[in-house]
Amino acid sequence: MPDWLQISAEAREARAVVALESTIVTHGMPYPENLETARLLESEVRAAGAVPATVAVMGGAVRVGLSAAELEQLAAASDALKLSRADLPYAVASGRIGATTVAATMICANLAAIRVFATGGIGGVHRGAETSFDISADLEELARTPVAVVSAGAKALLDLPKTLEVLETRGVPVIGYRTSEFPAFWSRTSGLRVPLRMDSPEEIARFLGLKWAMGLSGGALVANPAPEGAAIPAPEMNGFIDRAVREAEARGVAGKAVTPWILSRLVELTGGRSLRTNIALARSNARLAARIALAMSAA
Ligand code: PSU
Ligand code: MN
Repeated sequence: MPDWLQISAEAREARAVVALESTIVTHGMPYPENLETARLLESEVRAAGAVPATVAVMGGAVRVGLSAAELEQLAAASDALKLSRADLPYAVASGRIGATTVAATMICANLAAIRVFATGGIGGVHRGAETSFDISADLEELARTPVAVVSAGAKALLDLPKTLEVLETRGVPVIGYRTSEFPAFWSRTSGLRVPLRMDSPEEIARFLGLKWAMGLSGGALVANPAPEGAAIPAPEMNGFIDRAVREAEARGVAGKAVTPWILSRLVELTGGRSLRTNIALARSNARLAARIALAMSAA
């Protein structure tokens, strides 16, 4: 292994491994809920019988699988870089702490031959992208890198119809897990149909095995609706989202700062409810990802 890549011993040895991202920890949630969530995601994966590997850049290396102390250090870091494909090597070279987004986590998972990864929601086409050109590098990565991303869809602060269009154009399979509708992160419904529907982890594992056996490069997006008890109905959530998006625009929040700013504003506007939903859906995604990884290892 090169000295810039460190994979935990258990992740190297296990049959079923689930990668977990770290931007949700450093830029997606406040401290200390972020640390608690990072730990909960790892225990969900373990409880389902797989091994978790949280991905980050620390000490000049891509780290796949962190110790408990490292997870704490990451969650408490106030100066972590938010890394995507463009800047992943910069964090390694500079020795700074870097949190990996969906795009960067996919790249690192692939380096470690991990095929399944769980997050909250992917980035996508931002509202107003026709003028801002703000389209998350997550979409391009899904088209390129052979890792299945288990999510609650794309974050509903985005333009979801355009996000689905880009995924279709780039040949990324979008799979609704036990739903025919594309979930909207905090809400189970979006009014948009999901292109593919599958109802078991085994079905998803078989689909992925076939896709890659056929030489179809790139990843897949599994969209798992937020748990019933924790989801916020779309009509209720949309008002908060519209307001937060407008405020971000008025303040000139741009680039990498947009998603973290809106997420934290939504926690304020919903009195903490959106954070509880985010934690619940991420846990549910970690569980499903573990079941898919196990089904893939059994095939
Ligand atoms: N899921 C969450 N919270 C988050 C993210 C995902 O529940 O904060 C992060 C992911 O790392 C994703 C990123 O890649 O938000 C999207 O950022 P952008 O829109 O700047 O590409
Ligand atoms: Mn962006």
